[in-house]
Amino acid sequence: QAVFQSDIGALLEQVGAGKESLSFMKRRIRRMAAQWASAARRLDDKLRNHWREQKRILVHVGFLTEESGDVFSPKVLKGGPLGEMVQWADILTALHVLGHNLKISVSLKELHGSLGVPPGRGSCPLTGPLPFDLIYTDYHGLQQMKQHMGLSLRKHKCHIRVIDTFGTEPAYNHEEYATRHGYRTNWGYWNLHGQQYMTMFPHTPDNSFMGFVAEELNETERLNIQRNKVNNMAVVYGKEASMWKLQGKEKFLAILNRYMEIHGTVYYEAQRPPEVPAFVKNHGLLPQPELQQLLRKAKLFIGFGFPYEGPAPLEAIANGCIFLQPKFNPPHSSLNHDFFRGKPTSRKVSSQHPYAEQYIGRPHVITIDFNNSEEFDAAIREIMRINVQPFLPYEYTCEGMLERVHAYIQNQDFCSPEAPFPPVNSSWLSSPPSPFVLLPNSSILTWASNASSCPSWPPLSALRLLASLEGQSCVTACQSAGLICEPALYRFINIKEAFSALDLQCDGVESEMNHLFPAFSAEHAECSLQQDPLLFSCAGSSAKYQRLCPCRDYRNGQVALCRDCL
Ligand code: U2F
Repeated sequence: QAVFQSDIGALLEQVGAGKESLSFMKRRIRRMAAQWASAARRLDDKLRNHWREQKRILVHVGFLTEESGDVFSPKVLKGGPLGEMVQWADILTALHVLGHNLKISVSLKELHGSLGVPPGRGSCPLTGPLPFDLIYTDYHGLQQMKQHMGLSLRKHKCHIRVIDTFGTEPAYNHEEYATRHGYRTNWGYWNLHGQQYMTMFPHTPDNSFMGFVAEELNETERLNIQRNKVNNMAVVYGKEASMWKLQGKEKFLAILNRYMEIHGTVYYEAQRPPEVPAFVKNHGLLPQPELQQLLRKAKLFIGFGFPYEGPAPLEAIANGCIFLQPKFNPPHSSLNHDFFRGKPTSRKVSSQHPYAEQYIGRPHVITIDFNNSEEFDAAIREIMRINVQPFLPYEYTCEGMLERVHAYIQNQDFCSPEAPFPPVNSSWLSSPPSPFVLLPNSSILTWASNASSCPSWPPLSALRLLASLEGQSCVTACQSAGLICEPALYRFINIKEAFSALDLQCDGVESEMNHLFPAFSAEHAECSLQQDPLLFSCAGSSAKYQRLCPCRDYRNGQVALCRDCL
């Protein structure tokens, strides 16, 4: 059984040393240890009677290995990306605190040692059983494991979880489909289950949302923040000079400067100050706790459009700042923007930080068109006028992350073969009823209770069936009903009865590989089922189809988990 552990000594020892990235992670783990410990106590109380199996877990951080080029470590103190390090530090801490048996690897040598693959023998199949129940890695690590385990990787891949910042959609993950239909990229095509990819924000329900944490405030800190907020102090988001060179920024910086004192944390070298305007008070890149102090004083945290989807806006909002960010019209995506080009997703990024925009929103987050000077001016004046409280969504607290990771570890299973369809209850054989029933006062169909004994996580009782509008994805269709699309429940609705339950009359029924299926084409009165479960996808839409969508409810502040998922 897994027992919560709050002592982080053993974890710190395992993380190792010798790289700035590892030192950054260790500083973070140390600083946050007390928060994790009290979160563990709260979760322990909440789960009181739950048996938690202790898992043997390997964490192989591929992007930090020398063999992958490790471009991140040398930039830790120079304004390079830190978001990934924040997330890995938090994943390691969560797994450790949950009481699992952890092994950490940041080099090929350690990977080989852990897997029992002799080094220097090229591709070498792992003959015995896998010595781990779970392996957390990233795309680099996956490639390294393939090179060194060869074909045996296929046998073990259901144990793998890929930490994938921006997400991978099923159409890109399915090798044959991606190759045939133009979804092939440098990253995708591993034929994993979509939920084996774990993202930094809940970008798409096709993947699992792993996340990270931001620091929580106690009552005294909250009071102090309230007392010490400086109404006309703004901090600019962006620790690298290039982030300040985005087009048009002079115009809105000039407006901002009219009202507020502007601070920055841009890295610079002693001999060469950064190219930020003279009126900016630049503190240089700050250690995380000092950035936190700066954010506690500031009223506004303002993004210029890059970096996309990082942790800093959540930290700012948690410290009582308002986050002002540009709306992207048209949205940025792998189809129109260099940064996303080649990433295995066609997700449309509607602003610098869509999570902040959609899940948090006003008054903490204001998303506007920065090209509209009047709107920008009005937003600054509004920000100086209003008072906001520090806010941190539950899913980004230590307790929220522990709860989510616990639920995944104990319930997600990509190794057991799944029954493609739910077992047919013998009483249905004479006159098969629709497995769906209409809830009173609702147009949403739910699964009839006599089938709810079917093993599934999330449980089948959470399933709500919807048909999307033509041209609408299941992500959006479920969202507009106040629900979330749940790919794990697709297998239950990939049946003819689902169409009739929704009053969609099929002249013909076909079964095909298409990431939009199951779907209905009104033009041909044709019902199409999904042939390959790997292609079940919440993302994707076409004007030709009304898609069938398995939606579910979710816990307040914890979108990854349905109400009965714990
Ligand atoms: C994101 O990476 P970034 O590292 O650019 O994300 P940020 O939001 O800037 O913040 C990462 C951390 O850097 C810390 C801050 C955040 O936790 O506390 N920090 C700091 O320690 N000192 C400072 O002066 C300023 C910030 C994203 F996370 C990555 O996944 C993406 O690859 C990248 C590009 O979109 O953006």
